[in-house]
Parts: sequence; C-alpha cells; structure tokens
Amino acid sequence: MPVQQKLAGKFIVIEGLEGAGKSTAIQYIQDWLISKGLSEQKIELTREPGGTVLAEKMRDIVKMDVDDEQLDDKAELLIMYAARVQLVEHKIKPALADNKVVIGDRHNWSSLAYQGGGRGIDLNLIRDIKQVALGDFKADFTLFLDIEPELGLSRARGRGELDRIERLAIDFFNRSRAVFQQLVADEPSAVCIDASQSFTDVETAIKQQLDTWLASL
Ligand code: Z5A
Repeated sequence: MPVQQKLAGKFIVIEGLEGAGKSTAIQYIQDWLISKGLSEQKIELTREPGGTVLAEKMRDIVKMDVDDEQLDDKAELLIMYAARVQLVEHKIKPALADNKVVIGDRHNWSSLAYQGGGRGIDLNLIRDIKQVALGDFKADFTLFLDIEPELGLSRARGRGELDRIERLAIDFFNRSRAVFQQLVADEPSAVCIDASQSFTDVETAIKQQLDTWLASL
C-alpha cells in the first residue's frame, strides 16, 4: 500500500510538559510527513485547549487570571473536555474523514496528567468523563516529550511571562510528569522521547520513531 494511503486519516498527538518542545516537534512531524509525499493541504494542525472559535474562547477562560475568583479544579477539567469535544467533532473528525493527517498539540493525556496528576482529581473520574465526551476516540500514535519540569519551565520562561498554570509549584509538574510516564508505559501506540536532548537529537529521535510506526501500519 502506498505510504500516503497508510497515513491517510491518522491522528498523531504530541504530549509533554511546558517547554518540552511540542511546537518545535510539530514542525519536525510536518517535515517528515512532507518527506513521505504528503501535501501541506493534507496536514491539519490542532492545539488543545483550543483549535476552533469556541474552543479558543474556552482556552482564554482557563488561562485567565481573575482577582477575586478562582477557577475550580473540576470546572477547569470540564472546560478542557468541552473544548476537546468542540475540537474533535468540528475539526479533527471531519479532517480525518477527508483523509488528512491531523497533528495534535496535546490531547486527552494532558487532562489525566494536569487535572489528574497535578490537581489530584481521581483518574477514573476523568476516564469516565472522557468516555462520555469522546467515547473510544483516541490518537493513532502519541509522542510524549519527556523533560524535567525545571528545564521545561526555564525554556518556557525564556519566551516571556508564565500563565496561570505555568506559575504552579514544581511539585504539580512532577506529579503531572509521573502520570504522563505511566500513560506512555501502558500504551503500545505511544513512545517516549528524551526532550532534554539537543534540537538535532530530538528531531532524529522523533523521525526514527515515526519511521518505526509507519513500518508497523
Ligand atoms: N492543559 C491542561 O491543564 N489540561 C488539558 O487537558 C490541556 C492543557 C489540553 C496549554 O498551554 C496549557 O493548558 C498548559 C497545559 C494546560 N499549561 N501549562 N502550563 P500552552 O498551549 O500555552 O502551552 P504548552 O502546551 O505547555 O506549550 P509551550 O509552553 O509552548 O511548550 P512547548 O510547545 O512544548 O515548547 P516549544 O514552544 O516548542 O519550546 C519552548 C522553548 O524551548 C522555545 O524557545 C524553543 O525554542 C525551546 N526548545 C525547544 N526544544 C528545545 C531543545 N531541544 N533544546 C533547547 N531548547 C529547546
């Protein structure tokens, strides 16, 4: 089967802590897809939370600082899933049905890691919400960029001011990282990349993992 046909309708997700290099990695994935003969029109990029007009409004809410009212942890979780449903139903599924490859900057694992590991919400409750919101929909391949929170945050800090979530204590990110690590260990269609390496080494590792995945299709 031609490579382009193998890749048609596949959802590739990149996960990781802030500053892990997800935006950078997306560029490597795009380059790899183009090297396999895909046209730019056949590649759709998404980010979470966000990616549709309404989901971007929800992103604004979770990023917002309000003086005298805190966003409740469960409200934060539900907004993540509300935004995800909008994105999956209005952008990702139609693109996949059109035989595009979708590259997701974060997806479901971020809720398990941040709202579950970080905030301490029961992971089984989050899995139940996921099931109600999205059913069995999931990524075809997940690349987890693993980085120590200190290094990731120092990279993110280099870009400017930190937002509401980025200012949380380092323990929060260590707990989130531990959930990501468990998820990748349990999921055969996911791989872990050491994101503390140089740009070139991360790029090489990502492209090698994509080649191995492609060979398995
Ligand atoms: N969130 C949540 O809580 N629950 C959910 O379900 C979802 C999300 C979906 C989204 O923030 C926030 O929402 C996030 C989790 C939460 N909050 N936090 N904190 P966002 O989209 O604004 O931010 P992000 O997803 O964390 O992305 P980021 O901070 O932009 O990081 P990144 O995309 O992984 O990194 P980057 O922009 O590619 O790289 C960061 C810098 O490091 C940049 O200057 C690069 O040039 C540099 N870099 C990248 N790679 C390297 C290497 N290899 N060496 C050296 N420097 C590098």
